[in-house]
Amino acid sequence: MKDEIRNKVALITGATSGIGRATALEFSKHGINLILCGRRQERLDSLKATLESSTNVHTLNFDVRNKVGVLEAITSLPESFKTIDILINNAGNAYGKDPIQTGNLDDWDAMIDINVKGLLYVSKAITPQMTERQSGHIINIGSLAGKEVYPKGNVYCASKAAVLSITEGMRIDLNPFGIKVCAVNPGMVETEFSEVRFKGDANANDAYKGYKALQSDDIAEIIYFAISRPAHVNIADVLVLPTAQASSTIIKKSK
Ligand code: NDP
Ligand code: 8X3
Repeated sequence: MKDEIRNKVALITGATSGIGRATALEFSKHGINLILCGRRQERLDSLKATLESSTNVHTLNFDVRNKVGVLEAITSLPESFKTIDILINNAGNAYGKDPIQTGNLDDWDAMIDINVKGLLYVSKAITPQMTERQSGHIINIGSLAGKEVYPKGNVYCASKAAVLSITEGMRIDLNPFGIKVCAVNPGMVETEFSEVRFKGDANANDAYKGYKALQSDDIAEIIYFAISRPAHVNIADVLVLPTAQASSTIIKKSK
């Protein structure tokens, strides 16, 4: 298996932080060539510098909301990175945590545009080469929030429920082409997610206090496990929670 994985090309969206960054680090250990995507070029440059001694790295700076920009970025790839074997649709965030009646329209737009439409634009730019080659592996990062709605989660939960439906739709439509499609759905992972959601609020990271949240590495290892199974095995759907978390709203915290 190791030799099959080595030298494959993986494109990871949201590689500048959290789960995407950890996945890039994990993949680099196995010699997977990496296309690292995100909007913060300085972070892409610094991750590239860190990983370059282990594998080949190319960076792409684009906003997943910009459908023309997405297509141009993928089209611009140099020959050695053009054939994408593994797509990790990870870019995404929550914006705000408000009841539906006072929700912020810009937050709603951001979540639908990034988590749902962005994932679709990136997939649309890459899937045709996979169907043509009749091979490929797509991993969409969903969430526990896509399986279970929680108070004030409304639009974020809807965006992740959409990721689940899109994943299932992809698996059906891409079945004739032998393409693997998987959703990895984490519970609470300690990343910059809460800082973004609560817009830099000083208490944003309280979400991870009083228990041991999942770490980005935990998810990256699961993603690597999924992509390193034999050709006949597709890990289709994974729900992974911190041991302290039983559901979106039930978390055992120390006093
Ligand atoms: P982070 O905030 O740490 O990382 C989010 C990543 O998404 C960044 O690299 C960011 O890059 C990228 N991103 C955000 N918006 C855009 C955009 N418009 N265009 C391109 N890239 C974008 O959060 P996580 O690592 O936690 O989140 C990764 C995924 O995991 C998300 O889909 C999230 O919904 C999901 N998830 C997270 C959980 C958690 O508890 N943390 C639990 C379940 C799922 P940049 O800003 O440089 O563009
Ligand atoms: C991120 C986890 O519970 O904040 O998907 O929605 S949660």
